[in-house]
Amino acid sequence: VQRCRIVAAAEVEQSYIMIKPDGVQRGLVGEIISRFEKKGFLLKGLKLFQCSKDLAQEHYKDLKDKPFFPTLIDYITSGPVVCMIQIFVILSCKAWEGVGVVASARKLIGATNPLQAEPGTIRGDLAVQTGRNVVHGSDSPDNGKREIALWFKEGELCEWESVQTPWLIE
Ligand code: IDP
Ligand code: MG
Repeated sequence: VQRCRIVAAAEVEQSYIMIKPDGVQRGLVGEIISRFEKKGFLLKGLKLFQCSKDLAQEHYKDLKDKPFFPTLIDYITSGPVVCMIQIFVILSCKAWEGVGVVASARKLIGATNPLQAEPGTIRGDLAVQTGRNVVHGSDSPDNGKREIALWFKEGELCEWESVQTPWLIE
């Protein structure tokens, strides 16, 4: 019985995930990507990228009045980042209803302050300070869309199906 439906790409919730410059410098790229891979998310885009101040400011525009904004922009532009798009392949499967990739990725990432992030989360296991918290994840599906449009061009996205899907979802 086919209980799951592979939904059209446009319907699928997508999260923008980014390994920040400290994650790249500390050799954590493989470790961090691996956590999303092992969870069962599908990677739809991936690149190493040096971003401009303009792009960093646009990405974090909601925080522009915070006292730490200038150092945040310096941090994010201080070296290459790894940009990723993570999706769930199937949204309309009963077991997954109401669970989106955006919220689920935020759980894997953990709290903004790594000292408060639970062990088992990326920040909880791999970082100690808010200003060096190794990874970014979209905080809402709308911001996921906004961020993916900022960081990726159309030709950089891959539509593909993973052979793992039937082993991830009954
Ligand atoms: P989030 O990354 O968990 O969504 P936000 O509040 O959106 O957290 O903040 C964006 C980023 O800004 C954080 O991940 C962190 O790198 C930085 N940041 C947030 N608060 C502080 C702070 O108090 N001091 C220094 N950097 C901060
Ligand atoms: Mg945020």
